[in-house]
Amino acid sequence: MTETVIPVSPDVAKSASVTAESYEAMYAASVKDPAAFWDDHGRRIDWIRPYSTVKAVNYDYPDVSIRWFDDGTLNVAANCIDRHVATRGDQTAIIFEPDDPSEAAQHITYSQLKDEVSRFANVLKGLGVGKGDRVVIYLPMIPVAAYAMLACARIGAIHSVVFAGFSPDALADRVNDSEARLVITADHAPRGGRATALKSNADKALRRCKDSVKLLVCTRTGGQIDWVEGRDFRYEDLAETASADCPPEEMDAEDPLFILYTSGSTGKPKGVVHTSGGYLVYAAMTHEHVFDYKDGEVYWCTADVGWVTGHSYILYGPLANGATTLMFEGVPTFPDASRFWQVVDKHKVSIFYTAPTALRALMGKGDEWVTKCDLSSLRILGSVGEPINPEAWSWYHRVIGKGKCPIVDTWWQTETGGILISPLPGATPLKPGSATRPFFGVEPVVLDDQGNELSGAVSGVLAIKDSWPGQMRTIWGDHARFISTYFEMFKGYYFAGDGCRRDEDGYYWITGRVDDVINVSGHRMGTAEVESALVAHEKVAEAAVVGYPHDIKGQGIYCYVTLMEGVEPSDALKTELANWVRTEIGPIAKPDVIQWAPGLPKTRSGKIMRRILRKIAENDTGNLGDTSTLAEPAVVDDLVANSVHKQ
Ligand code: 6R9
Repeated sequence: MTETVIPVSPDVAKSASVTAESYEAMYAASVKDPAAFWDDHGRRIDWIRPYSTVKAVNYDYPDVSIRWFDDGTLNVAANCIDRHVATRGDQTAIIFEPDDPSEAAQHITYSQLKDEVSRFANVLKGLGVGKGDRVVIYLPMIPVAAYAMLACARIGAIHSVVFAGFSPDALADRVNDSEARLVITADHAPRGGRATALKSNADKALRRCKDSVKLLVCTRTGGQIDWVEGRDFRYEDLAETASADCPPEEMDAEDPLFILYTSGSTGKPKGVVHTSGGYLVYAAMTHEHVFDYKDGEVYWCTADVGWVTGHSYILYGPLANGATTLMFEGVPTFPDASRFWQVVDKHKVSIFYTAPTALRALMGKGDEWVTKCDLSSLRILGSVGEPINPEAWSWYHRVIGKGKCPIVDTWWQTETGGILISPLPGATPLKPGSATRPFFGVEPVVLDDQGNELSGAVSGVLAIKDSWPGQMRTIWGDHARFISTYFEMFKGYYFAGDGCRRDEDGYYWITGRVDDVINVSGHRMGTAEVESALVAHEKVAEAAVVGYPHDIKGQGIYCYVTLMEGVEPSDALKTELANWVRTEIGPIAKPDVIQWAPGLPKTRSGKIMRRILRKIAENDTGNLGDTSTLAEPAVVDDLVANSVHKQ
């Protein structure tokens, strides 16, 4: 089979920040002497006290420690706002496009952003929030979410954004784990023509939290909400008297900027900690080069600020570069499947960054939703969150990009802070489905199961040799788990949890997770989280959850459920359990398939053999592999006979 290779467009290369030649030279320099390379590039941001050391990294298990620009001091918000005000105060920093297209869009300039963020910062101070305190942000995709995050950064508080689609329980867990003293929410969150009752969710969550936790409520819809006197504060009331002047706090490079919870292979979400200096340098540097961002362009990343993509590539990276970044409150299919493309035309978007799951959903609606739009402003397209299948890639390239926009398929993780493997538009020939080559300073390796580095064209486990400035530093409150999760299995490397193939051109093809994490519509979910939600239901005795291929979502959630003695299985009970999980975790975790399992395949030591359950869910039962270690091989026959594929 001949592989498709799309050469670099000469037009793009002409003005690109990095070309094929400069990529090779810069990459070689970046891995030969990382400290010298980042010493130069660290200066792209403003430091209050310049750093004298660049890289202080120890990857030796178990003493792993990662520090960058250690003795430098800075303020992240000042870098994202204040330093641009003199030169581009009247330039739009944030374009806000509301859920309802008939509501006016907003353009917030850098000067206005400075006032809004400073006022918000003073409100936080007034509520007793200070340097190092944790603040949980549970907001819709509105400019206030950006103000709140940047206000925390301005005063040195550590934000932890919780996706507005998460349930009260998920919110409570994150407030408690981070020991936050304040939660910021809004009355309601409009999305796709409906509204989530955010304040009411926060009320439910706070019943499970310490009494001292305060709630700051921003107005989005003005809809009806309950009020707890003494605990709840209305943002607009406090902002009225707050000053729009708030000097930025001087922070150490290694002071935490934020915590962001993400799913791991065990039940409890991990509070991934990112610090200030290295994270900002890396987010800004990748944003500039991966998207070839040019001054004055409108850049749109469709992610939610509740995910790391929203942190690094809606907010911190673009704003550190003085860009115009678009925040979209809605969904791709409301009011119809043309919405994304109408927003592109309306705001003349040059760079568009989205997830394969959205592309697949839109592709299924037909090309007419796209072709009625102009889209000639588009220059660069991006993809993130999961492997992009060649069909979706080609559609994106041909129908959206009219064959002239390079697609940057960016591989990275919450843990990595920024993009690690991706084409650069002016430098890298593209292969549909491949994230291609590493960014500066990133040394990917392919390992076998024993941790040996493999060379040439091979498949194996993806790991990264050495550190880069945007890397996470620890898991909040559990440094031992940080070390055991990422550095124990393959000593001397950062273990990413993904499998990959490297081809003869040194291109990386990510094949998906090698652990018990599944990727549903680009959202990471630990199968263990869904399992513990299921067994928390009184009628469920045991549950095992795996992913299976799903046309739109990439992976769907397939649950094998063993009921308590005497409980009758029924379709009504399946619906009840699916809704139960939805309420426990959030809509994104709602099971796609529930199969009753009189027994689960276990080893004699009692470990569930997920490999077999995965095969059944994938309808690949001709090839179940070795079942000789099963305690009761007969349970497998029952599961195969009753799988969703046999119905
Ligand atoms: C940024 C983000 C990380 C996991 C990662 C991998 C998958 C992300 C990908 C991709 C193939 C890409 N992933 N980008 N797989 N190609 N371009 O998504 O962070 O939510 O932490 O998920 O997503 O499996 O390990 P996060």
